[in-house]
Amino acid sequence: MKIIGEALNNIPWQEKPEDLKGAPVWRYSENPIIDRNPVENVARIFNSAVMPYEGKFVGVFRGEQVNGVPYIYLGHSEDGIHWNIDKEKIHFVDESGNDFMPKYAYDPRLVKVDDIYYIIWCTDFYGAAIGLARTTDFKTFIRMENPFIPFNRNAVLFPRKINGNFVMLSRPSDSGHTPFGDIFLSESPDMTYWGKHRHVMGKGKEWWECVKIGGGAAPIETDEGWLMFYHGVSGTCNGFVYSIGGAILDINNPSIVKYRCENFLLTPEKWYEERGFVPNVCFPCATLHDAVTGKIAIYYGAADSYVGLAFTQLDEVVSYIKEHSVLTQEDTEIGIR
Ligand code: BMA
Repeated sequence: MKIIGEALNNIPWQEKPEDLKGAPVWRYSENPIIDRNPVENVARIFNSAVMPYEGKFVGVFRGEQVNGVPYIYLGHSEDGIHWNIDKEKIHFVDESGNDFMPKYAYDPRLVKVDDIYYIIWCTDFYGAAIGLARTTDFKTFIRMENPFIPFNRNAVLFPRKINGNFVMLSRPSDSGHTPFGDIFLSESPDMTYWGKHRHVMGKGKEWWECVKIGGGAAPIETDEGWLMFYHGVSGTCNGFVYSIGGAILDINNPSIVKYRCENFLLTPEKWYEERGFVPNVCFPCATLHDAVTGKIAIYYGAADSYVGLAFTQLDEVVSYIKEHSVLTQEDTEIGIR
C-alpha cells in the first residue's frame, strides 16, 4: 500500500509498544504534547491542526482565551512535538486588507491545495457555521466567503481538487450541542460557490459512533482511496464520548465509502483524554504522513484541554479498517436523493 504524496523524513515517530500488538493506533508516550496554560491569556489548547512547512512544522491551534472565547493561534515547531505558540491570535483581513476578525473561531483545520494554505474553522455567522481563510506565508491571513449557511461544523478540505473541483467535508448541525449529524461533501470550482452536495456517511450502528460523526483530519490520498480519520460520538448518562474512527473513500468519487471500520481506532482511556474541561474526548484534526515509509502521526484534541499525538502505519491501519469493515447502503451509494 502507498501514500500518494510527499516524503516527510522528519515526521515525529515512535514505534508501537510491545503490549499493544492488536491496536491499530498507539499514543505518543509523552502525551499530552501541549499542556494547560501554554501561553499568556490562553487557558487551554486542543483540537488543532499542523502541517510541514519549510522543513519544519506550522500549526493552527484552538486556544481558549481566559475569557472563555475560543480563537485560532499560530504555532511553529522544529520537530512537530514541541510547539511555540504565538501570544497574539491570528489576525484576519478581508480581500482589501481591512480587519475581518470573527467573533470566535474554533476547531481549525489546515490544508494545502495547489500551494495555498487554507484554514477552515467553526465561526459565528449568525450561528455556528464554517469560516475560511487562506495564506501563502503564514503572515497575512485573508478571510474568504463563508462557504455554507448555518448551522454547520467540522469542515475539512481535501488536499487536492477532485475532477477539477475543490471538495469539502462538513457536518450540518444545530445551534447547540447537536444530538445528530452525518458527514456530507460539497464541491466548488473556485472556493466561493459551493454545490453538488452529497451524503458521505451517517452515524454508525456501533455504539461508539451512534449519536453523530464529523470530519477530522484532511483525508490522506492512498492507492486504496482516501484514508479518513473522523470522530464518532456516543451518549452516556454523563454526556458524550468522542472516539477516533477510520474509513476509506473512493478516490474519484469520495461520497462513496469503500471501507468503514466498525471498531474505533482510539477511544478515551488516558488521564488527559478522560479528565479535563470536557471529559472523554479524542478529537482528531490533522495528520502528518510520510509517503516513503507510510508513517502517520495523528494530532487530536484531548478532553477539550490538551493536544495529543498518536501514531499508525499505513499498511497496518488500512488492513485493520478493511478487516473490520461494515458498510450500509447509505455508505456505498453516491449520496444524492
Ligand atoms: C464539539 C465541538 C468540539 C469539542 C467537542 C467536545 O461539539 O465543540 O470543539 O471538542 O464538542 O466538547
